[in-house]
Amino acid sequence: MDVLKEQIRTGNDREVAALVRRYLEEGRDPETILKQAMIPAMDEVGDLFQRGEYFLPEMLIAARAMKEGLQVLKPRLVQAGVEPAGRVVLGTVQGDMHDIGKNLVAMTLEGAGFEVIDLGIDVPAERFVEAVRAHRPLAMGLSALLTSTMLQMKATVEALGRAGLREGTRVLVGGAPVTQAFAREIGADFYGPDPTAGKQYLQGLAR
Ligand code: B1M
Repeated sequence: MDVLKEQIRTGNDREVAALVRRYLEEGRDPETILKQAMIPAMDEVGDLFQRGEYFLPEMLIAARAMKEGLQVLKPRLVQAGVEPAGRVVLGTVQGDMHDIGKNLVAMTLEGAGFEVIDLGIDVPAERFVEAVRAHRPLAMGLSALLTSTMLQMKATVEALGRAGLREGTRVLVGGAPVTQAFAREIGADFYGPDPTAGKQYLQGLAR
């Protein structure tokens, strides 16, 4: 399993998919592969990024390798009835086309065993509300990269409140212009300066 961890950490996507396939053929338990190798590898990547030892390219490459491995593993996890750590509705708010950070958040959460309902970019408040109503997630995650569109986060939190869904849904916000103070001001529950912080917050909720 250490080999798989190392290959994810260094972003060797082909080798990751091949190793997962081989472990499954050898009869190893899919949940063990996920929880003892793959998730810890991504935790390590998140820690390295937070400490400034990994930069964006290394993190993206590792996340891509994780995704390849997950694709092989997913059908077997479903077969084995492994429950996701929790469900998260995620998107970039209306008017905003930036999705690199949001995609990293999605990959990080999936890497930690969360089910991510990714609504994409330029997502109007009403679509977030509809998705929350339909999927009843643990949390709604909003990303914004523009000082103009970050105001749309407030509108989205308010729309959730008007729909009567605010109480059962934690709101996580992030993106370059977003701050802790802004998150508090708009009534969000948590500001994630990076994907790992967001993941750790959600893991705390799911426990
Ligand atoms: Co745009 N852009 N852009 N852009 N762009 C910025 C953001 C800008 C700062 C550049 C600049 O002027 N210096 C500026 C914003 C200025 C401002 O608002 N104050 C800007 C502008 C002005 C624009 C346009 C208006 C340009 C124009 O057309 N005149 C236009 C707007 C389009 C629109 O959205 N309506 C525009 C367009 C684009 C591209 C399409 C060309 C492209 C986006 C491609 C894409 O995303 N697929 C683009 C890019 C690439 C950038 C820069 C260069 C890089 C953004 C990025 O991906 N960063 C950016 C300048 C810069 O940041 N240096 C810029 C990497 C990414 C990983 O970081 O998203 O912050 P970030 O995510 C971080 C954290 O914030 C956190 O995790 C990530 C990893 O740590 N995080 C979360 C993010 N979301 C989170 C959610 C969470 C938790 C954590 O929980 C839910």
